[in-house]
Amino acid sequence: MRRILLTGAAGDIGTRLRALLPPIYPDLVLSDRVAPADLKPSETFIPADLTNPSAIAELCEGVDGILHFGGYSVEGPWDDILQANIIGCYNLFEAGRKAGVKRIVFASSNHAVGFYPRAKKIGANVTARPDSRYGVSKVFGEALAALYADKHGMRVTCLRIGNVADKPVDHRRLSIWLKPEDLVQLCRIGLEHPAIQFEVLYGASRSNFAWWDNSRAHELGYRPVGNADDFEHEAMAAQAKLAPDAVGENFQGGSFCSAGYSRSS
Ligand code: 15L
Repeated sequence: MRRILLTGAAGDIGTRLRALLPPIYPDLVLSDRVAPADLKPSETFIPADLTNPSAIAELCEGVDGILHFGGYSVEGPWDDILQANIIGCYNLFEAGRKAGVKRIVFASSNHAVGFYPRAKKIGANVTARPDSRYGVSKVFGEALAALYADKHGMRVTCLRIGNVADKPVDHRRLSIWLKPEDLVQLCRIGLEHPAIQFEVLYGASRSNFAWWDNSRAHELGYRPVGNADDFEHEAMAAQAKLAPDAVGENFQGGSFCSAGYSRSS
């Protein structure tokens, strides 16, 4: 992999990847709608809006692999999700295909399966149970990824990312925390591993609280260095200060499940 495109470079995860990727992929092209305020002279940035097919087509020219972290990253109004995560994701895959991009790593999310109970351990092959419009858009992205892999031979990895942060910040995040360096490992597997055709992997570091079976990632060489258990006391102390959430506490997606919940039985 020579030239790598990172979309969503100005976002929270994008900002972390901007710091970690250059030693591994020196020919890194960053993109987002607006440039990060702290862009360095050594960084290559091309502004592009995912909803603009011709801008995305130009962006993909000469690119070998894409880390697609662009789009709306939380629950939001339907039209924003539709534009950025559905139409935008389609534009990205289609532009990538036309430009001959070999590999895409798609930032999916735990919210594609957020309505699984916390009591259930799930693998990557479960039926989608999205917990929000945002989660539905991630299910769409995973389906699109499968189509472009199966029909067009692109090599695509969907990462159902938990929560990327310096440390797990509450009880739920103890189960799904992803250390940024571990995310980099997963991106490298997606961009480089010879066995990849289409994969769905979970983006989580080590944890005794884990509710995902991520054995496929381990088979592909994933060796997380982050361990959520190291932060158990801190995270539980932070949890004790949060308001109770009777619905969210049952489900993996937490507050994404309880927001707008109107089911009575
Ligand atoms: C996500 O998918 C979001 O992008 C992030 O902001 C967090 O909300 C995370 O999930 C989470 O579930 O903690």
